[in-house]
Amino acid sequence: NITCNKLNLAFNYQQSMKKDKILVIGACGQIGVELTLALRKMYGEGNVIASDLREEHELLRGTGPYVSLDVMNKEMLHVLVIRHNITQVYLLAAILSATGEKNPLLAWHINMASLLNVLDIAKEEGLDKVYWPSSIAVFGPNSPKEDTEQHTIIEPTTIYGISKFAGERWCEYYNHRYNVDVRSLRYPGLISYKSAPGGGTTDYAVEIFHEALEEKSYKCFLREDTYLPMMYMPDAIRATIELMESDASKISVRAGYNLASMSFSPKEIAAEIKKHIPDFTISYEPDYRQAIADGWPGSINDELARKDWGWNHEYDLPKMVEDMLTNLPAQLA
Ligand code: NAD
Ligand code: AKB
Repeated sequence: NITCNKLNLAFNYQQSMKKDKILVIGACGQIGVELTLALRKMYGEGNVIASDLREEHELLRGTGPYVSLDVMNKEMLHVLVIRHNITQVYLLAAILSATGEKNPLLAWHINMASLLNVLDIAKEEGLDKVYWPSSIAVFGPNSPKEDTEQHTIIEPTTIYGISKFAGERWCEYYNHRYNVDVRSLRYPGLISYKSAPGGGTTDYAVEIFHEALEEKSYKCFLREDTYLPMMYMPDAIRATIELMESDASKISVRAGYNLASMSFSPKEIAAEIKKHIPDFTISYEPDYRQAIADGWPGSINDELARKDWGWNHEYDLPKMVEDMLTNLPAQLA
């Protein structure tokens, strides 16, 4: 028994000495800024390297190491991973749905090559974990519209959705073929006040707050009755970290877990904002993004995430709107 205890102590000591070193790719985007800050709090600022094509986001400045990186350059990425003894990669660089429809081949190229570069280096270097987000965009017009389940008809019609679906298959392949511990969530549209969204169809649900505070009116590019699954950023960051911290034995889905918290239409979020800003008005002028939204589910069934690793959301529509309107004015000042 004494020998066993000594061995256990030695093992625990070794484990505690093993340093997690994290690389966040696409750290200056809507999710990247907040995820990087959250990871730095958990792992220590020096252990989370932020990287992006863009110049360092102002909220990241002075909070930890930053490197300029084009994830399409596999050699550079590989050198970075080796030089910094990276053990985990969070890959957030991507072209989102609305921008993707303007240049489908570019979106396909970037979304696929970035993921394959990361997965392959993870395999080569034996990285501990990889995180790569999928999206509700994997679903298409033939998927059930409400309470859309994890495993159902998946026939995306946007290039973004096609790239996310293909990416999910690659994640599963690298997991079962090469044992790469890759984890993924199908995020709904994300709402945040710290960093701006980057070319998605759900971006209206962020724009509306900026316009409500600055102009007291908003012209929405979706119809008033367009229901989409959405989530407040603090919930999305917590879900990401909880998934990544879960014991591997609890992860039954490598392709991308359905994840949900709230669903609403432009009319409903406008009504909720009006409770705080009574003279706010909204008008509607649907554009090409309406067709994208029409192909996506109105609500998502995420019971598998709840069952496997204990996911539970905190924010509903009223709580999110109140928090946005409390915190956004300071960011705009
Ligand atoms: P974003 O567009 O705000 O940020 C992406 C970041 O990647 C940008 O800072 C961009 O400069 C960077 N980037 C682009 N090309 C790069 C390259 N070649 N090399 C390095 N960096 C590059 O996107 P986001 O909203 O933060 O989304 C992050 C991930 O989450 C994406 O995979 C996206 O598909 C997924 N997702 C986002 C949402 C959402 O509502 N924000 C919903 C579902 C899924
Ligand atoms: C988009 O609208 O493209 C993203 C998403 C839901 O993936 N926000």
